[in-house]
Amino acid sequence: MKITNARVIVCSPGRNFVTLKIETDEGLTGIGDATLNGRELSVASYLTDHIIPCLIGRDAHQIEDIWQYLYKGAYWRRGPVTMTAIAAVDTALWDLKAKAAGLPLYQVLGGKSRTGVMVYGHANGTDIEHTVDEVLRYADMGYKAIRAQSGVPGLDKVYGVGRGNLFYEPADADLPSEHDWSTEKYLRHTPKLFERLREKLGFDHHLLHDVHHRLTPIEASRLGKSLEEHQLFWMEDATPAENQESFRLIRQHTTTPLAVGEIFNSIWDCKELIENQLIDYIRATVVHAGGITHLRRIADLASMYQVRTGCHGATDLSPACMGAALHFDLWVPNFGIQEYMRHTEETDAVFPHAYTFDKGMLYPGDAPGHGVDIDEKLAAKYPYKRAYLPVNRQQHDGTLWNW
Ligand code: EZ4
Ligand code: CO
Repeated sequence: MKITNARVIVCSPGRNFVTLKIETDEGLTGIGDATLNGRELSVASYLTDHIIPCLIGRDAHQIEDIWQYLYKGAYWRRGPVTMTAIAAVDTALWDLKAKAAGLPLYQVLGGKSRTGVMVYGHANGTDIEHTVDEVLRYADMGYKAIRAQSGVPGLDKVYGVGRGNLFYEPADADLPSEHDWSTEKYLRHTPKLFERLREKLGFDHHLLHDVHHRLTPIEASRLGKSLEEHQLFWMEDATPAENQESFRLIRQHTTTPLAVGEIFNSIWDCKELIENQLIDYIRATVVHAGGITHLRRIADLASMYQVRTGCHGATDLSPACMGAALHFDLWVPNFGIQEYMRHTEETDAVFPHAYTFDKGMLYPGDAPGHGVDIDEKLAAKYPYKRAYLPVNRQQHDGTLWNW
């Protein structure tokens, strides 16, 4: 099965997505997500200008060799742009291999390890009572696991708090918008949110929370400790993870489970975190961590240390990533949970997909491949629109902080 052509499709049905489509001499096509929020066109160029010319004529079945060729062959290794571009190729090739076999992707990976994929949804509100209502609404919709984020009194804009229902889009402006931050205000507020949530919801649902890189290790330790009685499924991105050693301090102080890794792009970003058992869940995902080929390597390393997967699944990852991730999740032995933010109707229409939601679980479906396609005619109606993620500043003096 020779690769005859490959194309990059950039579209914006509600938000920007970059998609790679690979065509073969057997008439089969495969697609892969290449979306890197706020830096979309860099990946599009990396693919069009530097990768696609090297793909033409290659055997689409040689997934491992093509992965190594693109990784080692670039000389410049790793980094989000490179690894997202490689992921797009890898995802499209796995899609093709499974289609050529006439099997859903999970079968090619090794078959089902479970009946379905437990997901967590995003509930958020402007204050505690609003957030409680939203969490209860998610529980009514059948979710078994719910992430709760709330506005903080005295802060103008806070991560995770959206406008409207079921939809939170952080890339909210043509140039980066500015959020304000106060660690003290956030730390005073957050334990109260979870106290109230457990009061109203009980303990039959999993609750999760995303700190979104905003605390120092000792502050994160304090938060983790104060949340212990509320039994969170995890505390996510408690502190920035460039220095993997930072998590040791948090680990020494709290039994609240820790998750990190949505911005990781290779196994090297999580090697020490995993080998030293400093985390419980690794959040690396198909599109930003080198595709299924590389994510499988990360998951295998993690399994040796009882670290489970919890793949990133925000709306800036396209349905093509979600489809691939769900096949991966159904197979991977050390699965933990999958994040799931619903896409808009426009996005769902551009990416017809086989996966379905039922009672808090997602099912990838049994269509050959990863089960997600792109309607190119419809995609062409939504041209790229520049959009950035916000920046965050300390409220008291304007110091640029982690968003
Ligand atoms: O802010 O995907 O857990 N989910 C998240 C996301 C990220 C966005 C950034 O592009 O943290 O909402
Ligand atoms: Co997150």
